[in-house]
Amino acid sequence: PPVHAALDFFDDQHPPAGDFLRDVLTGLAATPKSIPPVYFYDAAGSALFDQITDLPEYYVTRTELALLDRIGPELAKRAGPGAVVIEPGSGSSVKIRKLLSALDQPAGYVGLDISGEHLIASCDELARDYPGLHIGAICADFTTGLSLDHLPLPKGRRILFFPGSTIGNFEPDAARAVLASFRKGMREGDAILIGADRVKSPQTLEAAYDDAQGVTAAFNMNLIARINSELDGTLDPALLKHVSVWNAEKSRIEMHLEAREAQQLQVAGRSFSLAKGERLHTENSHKFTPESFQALAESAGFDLLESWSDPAELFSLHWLEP
Ligand code: AVJ
Repeated sequence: PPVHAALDFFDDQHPPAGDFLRDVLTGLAATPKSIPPVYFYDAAGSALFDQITDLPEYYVTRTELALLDRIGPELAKRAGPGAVVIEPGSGSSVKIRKLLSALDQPAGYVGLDISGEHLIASCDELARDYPGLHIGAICADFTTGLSLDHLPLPKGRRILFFPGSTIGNFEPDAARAVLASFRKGMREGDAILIGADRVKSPQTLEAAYDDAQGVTAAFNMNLIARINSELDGTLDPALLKHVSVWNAEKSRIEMHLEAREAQQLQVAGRSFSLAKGERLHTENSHKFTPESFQALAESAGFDLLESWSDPAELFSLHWLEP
C-alpha cells in the first residue's frame, strides 16, 4: 500500500481477520454459551460505544479524561523530553491528544490498530494538529505482541499508552500475557501508562453496564443483529434480554444476553437451543484494587512506579517500567 503522505511510515503487519462464523458456532456449542467481545465493534457497535462513553452512568471515560488533565504535568515529568508514545489499540484520539499536549516536546507517536483504515484516518488528523511530531502507524493485532525493531522510530524513550481499562476485557492469564508481550517489545527505561477501572459498589458498576437509556443494551444486542445479517442467523432480539451482573468472586462485570423463553435458533444452517433463562455470555470487564493491579503488573515482569486516581477513586492510571 502507498505510504500516506502525512505519516512517517505505515507498517501493515496483516493481522488475520477474526473468524466471526467459527467463533460464534464454537461459542454457541459450548456450555455456558458465549460470544467474544471483539465482535461488538463493527461500525454500528463502535458508534454505540462512543455513545456509551457519554452516558451519565458510564463514569469510566470522563473520569479517565479528567484524570489525564489533572496529572499532565506529573506525566510530563515522568516521561521527560523527547518521548515516543506508542498506543496499542489506538481508539479515541481525545485521550492521546491530552497526553501529547501534556508531554514535554514528544518526539513521536505510533498508533497501532487492527483496523488499518480507521488508524490512518486518525493518525492523519494527529499529523495535521501536531506538525513537529513524527507519526507512524502499524496495522496489527496488539494481543500478539509489538514488533517495532524494523521501524524507523525516532530515538528516545518509548512510552506505551494503554488507556480505557481495555486490559479489563481479558481474563487474568490473558491479561498477564498481553502485558508480558508488551514488555518483550520494550527496552530498559521505557514505560507503560495504563488505565485500570477500580472495584466499587455493585450498584454503580451494574448501572454503568446497564444504563437507563438502553444504549449498552443496544450495544450488546448489536451482536445479534450482526449474527443475523452476516451469518444467516434467526435470533429474535425480542426473546433476549440484556443483563449486567457483578461477579464478586472474579471481580468483574459480566454482560449477558438472557433468553426470556425457551427457543430454537439457527446460525449458518446449524441449530441451537436456548432454555428459558439461559444466557449468552458476551463480555467481561475486570475491575481492580490497587493491590490486584500491582500483582498483575508484577506477574508480567513490571515494576509499578506510581498510580494516580480521581478523588472518588473510581479509576486509576498506572506507570509501569520493565
Ligand atoms: C472498552 C472494554 C473498556 O469494559 O468498560 C463498555 C467496553 N462494554 N460498556 C468496558 C464496554 C460495555 C469497555 N471497554
